Amino acid sequence: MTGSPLVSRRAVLAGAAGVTGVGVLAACGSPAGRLLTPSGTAVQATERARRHTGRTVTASLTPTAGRLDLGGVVVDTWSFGTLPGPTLRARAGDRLVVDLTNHLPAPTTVHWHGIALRNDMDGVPDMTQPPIAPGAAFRYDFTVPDPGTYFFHPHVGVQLDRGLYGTLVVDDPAEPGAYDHEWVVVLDDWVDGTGRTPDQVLASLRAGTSGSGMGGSGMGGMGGMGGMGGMGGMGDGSSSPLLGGAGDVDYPYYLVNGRVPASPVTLSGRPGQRVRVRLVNAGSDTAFRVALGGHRLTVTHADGFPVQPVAGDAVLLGQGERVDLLVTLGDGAFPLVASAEGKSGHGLAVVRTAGGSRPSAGTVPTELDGRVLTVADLGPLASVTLPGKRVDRSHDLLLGGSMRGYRWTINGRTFDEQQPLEVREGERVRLRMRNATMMFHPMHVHGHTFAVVDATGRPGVRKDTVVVRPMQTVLVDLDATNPGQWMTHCHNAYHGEAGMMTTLSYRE
Ligand SMILES: [Cu+2]
Repeated sequence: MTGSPLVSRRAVLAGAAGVTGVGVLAACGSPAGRLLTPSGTAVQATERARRHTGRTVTASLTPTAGRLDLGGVVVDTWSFGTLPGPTLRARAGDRLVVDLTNHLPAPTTVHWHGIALRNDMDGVPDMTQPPIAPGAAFRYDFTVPDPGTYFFHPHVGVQLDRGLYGTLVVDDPAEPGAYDHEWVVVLDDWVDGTGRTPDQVLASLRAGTSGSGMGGSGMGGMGGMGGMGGMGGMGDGSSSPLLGGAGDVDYPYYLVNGRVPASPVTLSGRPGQRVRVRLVNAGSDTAFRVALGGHRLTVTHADGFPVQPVAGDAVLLGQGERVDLLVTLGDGAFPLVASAEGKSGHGLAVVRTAGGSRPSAGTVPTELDGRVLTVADLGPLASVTLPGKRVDRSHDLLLGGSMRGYRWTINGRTFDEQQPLEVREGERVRLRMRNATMMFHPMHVHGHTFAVVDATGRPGVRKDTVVVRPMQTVLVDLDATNPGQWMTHCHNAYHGEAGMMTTLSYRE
């Protein structure tokens, strides 16, 4: 068996084919037991056992190629019609029915990031569903079990780095909602339609010719490929003390709610009002450090789940992470700045409670250099703390990279040659993620909200995406209560596409 994956990609594909009625069960005869397939009886039983409100929320999504105005910068791109895409809203326990019609010139899917949903609605092409062909339609139909701030995006290639994303808010009927306003604030790094598509960016990363690319400053990030003695950070010498590496792509624009800083959105309120800000990092290669000039921020939720409230000046979000903040508004017009961590550039929105001049596009609030909250500052509320329990099964994930051919790996393997992380339903599972590169990796597990193991060894803050810094080891624990085949991967869209993905694979 040496060198032979427990489940080949082909076997996983055969499992997925069962979804569509072809009906081949994969990996028979494995001593580890059969795969629990994406629409098998275990998945159906788990969906039936979810608590339902009896309410159904319907929506439609039409991913389309077209022209968008980012605030004076006009781009041809792919989007759900607006940027960001629509905000979908349901209550915990509702059934969500979303009809997607693919008007793109390429196959697509939608992944419901962070939702512990039924596996066959998870939107992973060739694993949980067939890709949706151009002109074809697909109905996503699932229960949303947990309240929180989530988002959705394709899980095909680097389509996330186009304009294909939107927010999914799941309300908690039991929550008091002690705030006057709620703002959904989506951050993004933008390149599409500025002379290169994300696919072209990936091709030049693979070819090692990225330095000749974007905006004249080069992407430079090959220095961050680590594991090979790389120095980390961008080629221009910038880097992040908080994250080590910065990213592989030097973007021409950073957006807040689809706008460039020269033409920002305005978020309005009155002095003294309390606002809940739902922050989403929809970027592909960029972590953002976010601050609101003249204000303190209180983090109340991370990746949808409540935390013990903690106040700071700024907050750091990796790709795929979400944070909910409470802010008490001052009197005036203030810059809400999302600084591209370790890169040069930022996104901007304006928070306005009074007249007066707009903060300039280049404004950099001093709060960005104050107390910056990261995952290390967060602890779970008791209501969502994973109970202490013996770990039934541990998996090591060695995060690696190689300069040659832009190859990013888990345990030395790209996704095509993956060795799935086998689990059984009911187990407490520990993932030990060790980063052997000089680049940070926001690691995301589909269909589960794990607990980040804290310094005392206990299950801490609940998250579905956690940043693993260069040379750092992060342990996460999860209860295997959502059967199926679940992607586990780096949420840097380019790293994932270049191989840094595997599968949390339930077996009988
Ligand atoms: Cu990565």
